[in-house]
Amino acid sequence: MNQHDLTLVGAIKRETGSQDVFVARHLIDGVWVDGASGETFTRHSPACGTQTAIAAKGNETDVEAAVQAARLAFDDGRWSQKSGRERAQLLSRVADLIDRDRERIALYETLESGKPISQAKAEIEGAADLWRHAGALARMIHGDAHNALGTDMLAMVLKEPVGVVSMITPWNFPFLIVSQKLPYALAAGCCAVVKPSELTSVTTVILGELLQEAGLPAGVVNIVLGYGQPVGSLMTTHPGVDMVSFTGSTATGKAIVAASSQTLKKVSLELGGKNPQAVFVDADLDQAADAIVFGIYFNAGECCNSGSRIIVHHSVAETLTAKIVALSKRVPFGDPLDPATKVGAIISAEHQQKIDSYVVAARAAGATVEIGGSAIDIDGLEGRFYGPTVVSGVTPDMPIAREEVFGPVLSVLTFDTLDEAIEIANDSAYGLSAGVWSDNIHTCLEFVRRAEAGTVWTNTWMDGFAELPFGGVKESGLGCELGRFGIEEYLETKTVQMRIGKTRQMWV
Ligand code: TXE
Repeated sequence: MNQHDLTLVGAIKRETGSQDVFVARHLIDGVWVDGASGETFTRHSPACGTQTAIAAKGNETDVEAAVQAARLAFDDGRWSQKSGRERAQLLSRVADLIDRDRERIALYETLESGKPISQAKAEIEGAADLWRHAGALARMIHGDAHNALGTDMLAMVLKEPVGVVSMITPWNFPFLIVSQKLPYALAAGCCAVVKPSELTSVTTVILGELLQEAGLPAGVVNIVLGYGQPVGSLMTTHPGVDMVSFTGSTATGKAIVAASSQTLKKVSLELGGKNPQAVFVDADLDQAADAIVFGIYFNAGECCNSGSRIIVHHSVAETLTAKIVALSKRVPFGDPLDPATKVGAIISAEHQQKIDSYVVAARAAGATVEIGGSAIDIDGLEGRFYGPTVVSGVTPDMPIAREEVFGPVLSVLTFDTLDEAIEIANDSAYGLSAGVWSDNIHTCLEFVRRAEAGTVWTNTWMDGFAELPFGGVKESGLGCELGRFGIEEYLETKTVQMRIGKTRQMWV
């Protein structure tokens, strides 16, 4: 064991007492249980290879039990019939507990995902904010009243919880993404079955512990650990489930739509992106370069909002690329447990290979690798790291410009006219986010209005607020999360028409 391993094991021991690794079980009907099969799977830190968790491996029996528990909890009203005020109080208690346990949650988030510890702490803080925001929304649920339909008619539109929601989450922001879904569903009065990614089970399990401590009734939230097959898949077909909320790859999102169509479930999808930023000649190039570097290296590029494509006016392309390359050299890549680190490890060996294959193909197709373009070694760590990479001379037809690389790899394309910039930006199957850099408000607004994206940033990148909805168009998803629309996803609409008085006959 090297020094890093010892530090890591020491950190885990401090957190878990005598255990070296986190033992994660399913949460079904308020009880922590081993899987029905008794099988388990393990997770090793992507930064140094040390084992961090052992988890119950879910199967059909576990999913069945979890869905039945959620179904019963929903149908008997133990949560759905609580007032908005009571729901809000519980969500706020959960937020306080997340704040209390921030260090511990962040440590496991870092150990399993490879993201920097300082970033993990900020994400856990942001997640607590989402629980509070959802709590506030729980008290705002209301419908509509119609008083102008005639003197003998009064009508109401009620908003009611959708029911049982399957939530399937990915590995890139495990705690933050479950916090973009679960508190909003709970605020609406729904019950849930949650499956975290098989690569990052632990912090969702910790969340389950906090929900229990906060006093959430048994069965309202159930957690099943395991893989897409069979656990995730069964969660999308089970007749006891009313809705699926998924964040992950577009390919899996499409499979979920197909699978859930047999029982016509409501589906909410937050999928991939190939997010462009157009940089015009009048942009502040220093500011743009700084934000572009943040946008591409944040979370090692393993981010749906990664700013992986820049489209820059040809006259400033060379200058901007030089600024980005210079900044890339200064970004602290390395040990995720070092508080100074800004970019950590790559999630898995297969993923590292996928990232590299895009760079290799771009180089072969004539693009220029300005910096990086290969795996890097970090002193004392056996894990997987990929160097900050900038590829120029990219053309819109190359896979590196069209597909989600999901790594610290920036593609630089060029344009001559505003129309061309917008055409290149929109020439994508994805439509998650986009950005424009210009000092001219008219240029910015024209780009904003013509960009095919769920979010458009002007002269900034990847700001985010609980108050603002987040979702994609085209193959980036269906529906949206956060903001006041975040809770709407988990509400159904019921129309009530009330005949007043007995003065008129209905038909004959
Ligand atoms: O995603 P998957 P993977 C993109 C990114 C990445 C690629 C593959 O480009 O390189 O997806 O990542 C569960 N039914 N994003 O393979 O498979 C799975 O267990 C139901 C973008 O990790 O989509 C996990 O819990 N569930 C993204 C979750 O789906 C299934 C974040 C996500 O895994 C399933 C992550 C099935 N048939 C990857 N198959 C973003 N939008 O931020 C798998 N799962």
